[in-house]
Amino acid sequence: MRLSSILSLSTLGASVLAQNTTTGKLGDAVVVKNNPVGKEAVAVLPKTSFFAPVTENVKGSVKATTGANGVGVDFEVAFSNLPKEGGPFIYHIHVDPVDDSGNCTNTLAHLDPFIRGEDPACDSTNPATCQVGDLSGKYGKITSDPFTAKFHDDFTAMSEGPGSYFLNRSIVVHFANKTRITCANFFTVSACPSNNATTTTIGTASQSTVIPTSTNNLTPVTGGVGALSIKSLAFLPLVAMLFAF
Ligand SMILES: *[C@@H]1O[C@H](CO)[C@@H](O)[C@H](O)[C@H]1NC(C)=O
Ligand SMILES: *[C@@H]1O[C@H](CO)[C@@H](O)[C@H](O)[C@H]1NC(C)=O
Ligand SMILES: *[C@@H]1O[C@H](CO)[C@@H](O)[C@H](O)[C@H]1NC(C)=O
Ligand SMILES: *[C@@H]1O[C@H](CO)[C@@H](O)[C@H](O)[C@H]1NC(C)=O
Ligand SMILES: *[C@@H]1O[C@H](CO)[C@@H](O)[C@H](O)[C@H]1NC(C)=O
Ligand SMILES: [Cu+2]
Repeated sequence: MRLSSILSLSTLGASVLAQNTTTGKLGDAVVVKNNPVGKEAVAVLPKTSFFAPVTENVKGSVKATTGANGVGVDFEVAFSNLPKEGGPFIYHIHVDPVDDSGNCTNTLAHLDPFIRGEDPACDSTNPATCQVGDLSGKYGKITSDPFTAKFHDDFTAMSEGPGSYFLNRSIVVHFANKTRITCANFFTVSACPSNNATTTTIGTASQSTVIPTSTNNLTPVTGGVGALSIKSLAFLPLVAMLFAF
């Protein structure tokens, strides 16, 4: 038995029984069961590519909604305008958010709270043994243009506290060779309690955007409290694109 296994056994007890070499130092990823019901967040790729030779950036978004009964997260991803070469493209949740300079290198590595590491590659038939942030490893690479996918992930957290919380982090899209093409931060889309506020401001000071919160029905924004600005109207087509998968 390897020393690391012995150490794990003594510190983690019975939970270690399912471990093998593809599992993190802290064990398999744990199913998150207490995500706030109705919570939504989205990361929208920026206009400008981080990888300078890509002149017209990849377009797209990753939308996250709390899974049924608060278990895990339902993801909806959409990407288009991908580079003609260098695929299949991969994407992950990275540990740190994108800074104001848009530098994707500074998002650091994949979200990996169980300390698994990138190698060996994720076994998609056993997602608990993969890095939590390795979305394309677990649910498929970007193999078409446009590309859309919907999937459920049990291991991502939508409320602060656990390391698997990702709404303060980022999404990064890479070439197959791992070179980073573009990246974006997640922003919470507040659920609309009653027909109260109709807009939510998302983004940092440098790139804030106002979007309607009643995302399933874009018409009732007229019932707002005067918060609907020209800016939010201009953003409607993008919102429609985001949520009309
Ligand atoms: C690792 O464990 C999983 C089940 O927990 C199993 O499906 C997989 O084959 C194991 N891999 C190795 C290399 O033993
Ligand atoms: C990765 O692939 C892209 C697209 O083929 C290429 O432009 C880039 O130079 C490659 N990066 C490395 C480090 O090989
Ligand atoms: C991004 O940040 C890294 C590390 O901080 C630095 O080496 C690199 O030059 C930066 N890239 C750009 C395009 O600014
Ligand atoms: C994100 O939130 C998690 C959980 O609350 C925390 O452990 C982590 O340090 C935060 N990371 C960043 C980059 O803010
Ligand atoms: C709007 O929401 C705030 C707090 O979320 C609440 O205090 C207020 O009563 C609500 N207004 C209406 C008209 O529902
Ligand atoms: Cu990545």
